[in-house]
Amino acid sequence: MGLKLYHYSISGPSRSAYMAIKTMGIPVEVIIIDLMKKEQLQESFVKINPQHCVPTVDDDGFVLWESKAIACYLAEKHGREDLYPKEIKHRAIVNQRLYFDSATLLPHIRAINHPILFEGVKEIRKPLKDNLNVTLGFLNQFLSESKWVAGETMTLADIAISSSIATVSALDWDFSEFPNIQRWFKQCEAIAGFEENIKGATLYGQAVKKNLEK
Ligand SMILES: N[C@@H](CCC(=O)N[C@@H](CS)C(=O)NCC(=O)O)C(=O)O
Repeated sequence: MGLKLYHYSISGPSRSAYMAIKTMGIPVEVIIIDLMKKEQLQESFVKINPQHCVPTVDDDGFVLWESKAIACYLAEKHGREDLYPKEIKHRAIVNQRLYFDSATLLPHIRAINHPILFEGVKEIRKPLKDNLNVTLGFLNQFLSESKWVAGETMTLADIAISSSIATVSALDWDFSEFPNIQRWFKQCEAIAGFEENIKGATLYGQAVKKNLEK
């Protein structure tokens, strides 16, 4: 029994759940769901998660998916107020950054990568590149005000956003206009499981880059 994580390191959200679990030091059985082989559609997995996505956790029979919901649940369960503050305004800022990742940053990253991975597109289109750079500009601005994305200490928001930035970085993105992101991303190397984050993002980046016109 204990905690099981259904995981695939190419997935940014899955990497972020993995890092959250490692940061909290929770013993975990990691079960790889190979999305390239469509293992998420196996009957046994769909039974656990009808939405068939990673990350998914099974915590002694309690099944949960959505990377941020997983991280928040585990932080609450394990009393990790440092990662998910109880003070309501601090928590609100952490939540705002988590939603920023889900609703703004990740969709702009996906808008670039999905057509290249799945629709035969062979370039990073300029409007999509510009959109992502505008979003990175917002993140750079948040980071001009604090050491970490939601204050002076590391929280779940840093873990989530560092998985998205690892994906962007693996596309050899030009971060020269975003010095605060560069400084912060270097700090993120201290996050437990960050090596797995970089490994998975690199595989993702390679898959995208091999489809680009040389
Ligand atoms: N918002 C979700 C995203 C989960 C998601 O889209 N996972 C993708 C990989 S990045 C997946 O498992 N796709 C396979 C499928 O939906 O069949 C989260 O943060 O966990």
